[in-house]
Amino acid sequence: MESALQQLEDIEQEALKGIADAEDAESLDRVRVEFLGKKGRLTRVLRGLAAVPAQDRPQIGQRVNEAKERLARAVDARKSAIREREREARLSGPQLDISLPGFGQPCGAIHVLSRTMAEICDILGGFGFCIAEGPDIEDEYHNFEALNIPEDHPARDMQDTFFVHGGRVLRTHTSPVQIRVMESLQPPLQIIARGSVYRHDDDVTHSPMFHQVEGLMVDEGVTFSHLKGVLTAFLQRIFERELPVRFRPSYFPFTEPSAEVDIGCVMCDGSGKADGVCRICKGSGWLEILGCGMVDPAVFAHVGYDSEKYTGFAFGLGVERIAMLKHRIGDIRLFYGSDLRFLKQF
Ligand code: FA5
Repeated sequence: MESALQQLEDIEQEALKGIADAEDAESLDRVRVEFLGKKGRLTRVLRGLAAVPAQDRPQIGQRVNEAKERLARAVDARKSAIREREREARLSGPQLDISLPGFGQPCGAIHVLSRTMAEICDILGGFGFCIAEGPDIEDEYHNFEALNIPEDHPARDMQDTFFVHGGRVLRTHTSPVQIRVMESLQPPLQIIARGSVYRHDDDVTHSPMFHQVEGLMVDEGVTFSHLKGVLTAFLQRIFERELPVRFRPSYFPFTEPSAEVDIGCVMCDGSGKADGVCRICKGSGWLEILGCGMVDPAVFAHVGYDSEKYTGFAFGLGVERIAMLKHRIGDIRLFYGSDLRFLKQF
């Protein structure tokens, strides 16, 4: 009995020393397995109880269990101490230098077309025009018929249309939004419609998809003078100078009378000359910038407005054309090419 207890005492002392000497988690675990594991030395003493006289077994068993508990507590305490020491070492080791400059993210910018569109809408918004919306895929009624362009009308050839199945088209202009607005609202009204339009057209100044802004004002007593005043003020604001503006008689099926508006050439200041003949206005001194007119009574008839009581004006402009003139851009395709050398200039 005495020798068994002594043996236990020796094992416990040896284990406590191993635990105290363990420098890291791995060596501590090796000590734990050696003494407390399933095949560890204390467990072996328990298994060997069969050879101990029966009256001594309870006392030795109890001592083994007490020793196991003390050793388990010592292992836990040593484990915490090792962790704490490692944490201290980490904290007092080389510091992270948070003053080092980071990796910069290149900064994007708003596309020149979006910016031009926003500027146009801001100016017209300042004149009291509210924004209206219409679909890009339009029915032929709204894109043509209600705008006084019947099926056999030669005006349908003026715009090379992309047809979609089921009597629908990719809208060729923003004018169908005029019809949609007048179908749902009564005068007085003053709206602009902006967005993409589509035509079978492709060269340095024409694109199959481009952007328009449409304006419409309807009320009692609206005259061509109002139209002239609004557009002249608009053009001078968007080009940021006192440009000469002229209204040239033209034809649109949905306006009567109709006009095209020209501005003095932004390149040669209306002289027609810039290193020889100005290549932007081709020597004329003028640049065509938008179409406009007084709403045709036939259009009012389609939406049920009384054309004896109401009059209105409408206009439609190309956003790309304005951006090209404002920033002297020679090829419309640059807008859609994603060439950073071009885009970075804005
Ligand atoms: C129209 O589209 C008429 N709906 C405008 C209008 C509205 C007139 C209301 C009267 C009353 P036009 O086809 O001319 O008109 O086009 C208007 C502008 O769009 C042109 O002045 C031009 O700047 C631009 N444009 C026309 N086709 C293209 C194209 N393929 N690519 C880029 N811009 C274009």
